[in-house]
Amino acid sequence: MPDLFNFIDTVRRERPRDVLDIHHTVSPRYETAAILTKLEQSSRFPIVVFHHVDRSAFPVVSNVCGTQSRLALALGCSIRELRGRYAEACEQPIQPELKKKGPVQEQVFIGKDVNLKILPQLVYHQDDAAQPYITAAIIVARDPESGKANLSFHRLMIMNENTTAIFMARGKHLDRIYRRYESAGEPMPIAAFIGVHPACSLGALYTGTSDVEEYDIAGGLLRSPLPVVQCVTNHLHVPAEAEFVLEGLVSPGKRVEEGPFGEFTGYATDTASCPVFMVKALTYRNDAVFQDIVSGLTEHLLLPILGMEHRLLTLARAAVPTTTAVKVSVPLTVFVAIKKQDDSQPERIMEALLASDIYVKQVVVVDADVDVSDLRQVVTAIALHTRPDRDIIVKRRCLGTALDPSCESPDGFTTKVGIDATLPLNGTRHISRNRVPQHMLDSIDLSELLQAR
Ligand SMILES: Cc1cc2nc3c(=O)[nH]c(=O)nc-3n(C[C@H](O)[C@H](O)[C@H](O)COP(=O)(O)O)c2cc1C
Ligand SMILES: [Mn+2]
Repeated sequence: MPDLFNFIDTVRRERPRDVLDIHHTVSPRYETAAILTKLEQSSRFPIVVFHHVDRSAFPVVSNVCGTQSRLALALGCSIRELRGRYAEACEQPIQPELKKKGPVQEQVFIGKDVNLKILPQLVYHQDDAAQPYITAAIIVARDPESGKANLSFHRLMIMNENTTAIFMARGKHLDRIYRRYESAGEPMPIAAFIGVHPACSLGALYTGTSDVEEYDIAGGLLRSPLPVVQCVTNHLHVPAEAEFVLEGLVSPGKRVEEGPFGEFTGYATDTASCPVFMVKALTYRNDAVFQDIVSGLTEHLLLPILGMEHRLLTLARAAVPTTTAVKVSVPLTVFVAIKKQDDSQPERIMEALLASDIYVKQVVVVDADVDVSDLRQVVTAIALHTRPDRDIIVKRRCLGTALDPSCESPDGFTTKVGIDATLPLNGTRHISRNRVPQHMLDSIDLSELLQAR
């Protein structure tokens, strides 16, 4: 069954060292975040199960999707095959299967019985708001015009027993859906589910057009329909085997102060006014575990990359069919490698990608012989191939993200940049890279040389 618990069990079985169980009681205020941060600082990325978290009956599991090799294990493929599997899921999406009941509704609390304070009250960074956050919630909502369901992750700041703030980045699908409800004066029904198999998380992070339902991408990634059940207080569907579900409404016209909160950029956002999620029902499994993602650590950067790179590669290939690779390894930055056929191609890619996403602020285009997953090679190409007066385009007043500390307006408008780090096709200088002759390299047996020591 494609649920979180089974996935952790698989990891325990196949990679026992990839799960770290912590049995002593830890504090939800900074201590879970500190343990994950300290592990990461020593280049360790296990799933961490905190069996006892102070003031909550629920265990916390963090870093489930913290390495590419675990994502590959979750999808039953190798790391090299991950991108291909994502592309396959987008080409062959599979609709979810509606079940009559599911474990996520084993425990049901409605109305005044809802109490979000029973959940682990996790606080992460010293400059964050004093209130706890839920970081691994996937929100489902229905577009009132198209009727399509949308999934996306949104941080929830717990305000009291039955209210959270919800941060919805401008221009993304949930924000657009909310604006439609709000302009009609209607509340937006949503459900937030927490604790799912990695395929469901990766599917939720599909970043394409809104006519595609992310549930179908999750099914494509699983290669089988995701079982869903109907919420107990509205018509939305949630994964039958999620750990927790919060059902409720996002009120029109209502805002609260939210943040600061340390984000994936590695910086805290400012306090901003955010819509309010009124929770009408809380359901969970018997023996539920609470999934957590420590904001800003590797897991947070890794999770959205497959979906983003798939979309960006598709767009780059539409602009320049000889695009060979796309890499997002640094926040807000995309590296693209092309087999250039004419010198106008890099700019065509920059225009297409800079306009495509609020999280694309810099696009660097390199020649196909530069390895875009090697930061040093890319930065070297910028240093040695780019003539800044000729090869850089600057685009003002683009919709970016207010999570970018250089962005001065709270609406997220910023300046974006494209850097052409390809060599000119008919340059006047002869440029060649250092290469020791291959036949000489081939003739050398290193093991023999080293043995002779
Ligand atoms: C752990 C995590 C937390 C996220 N938190 C938020 C958030 O608080 N607000 C937001 O707008 N996007 C957040 N995102 C990004 C969106 O989920 C992502 O952009 C999504 O693909 C948007 O979906 P859409 O294409 O349907 O609009 C988060 C992503 C991850 C992986
Ligand atoms: Mn969407």
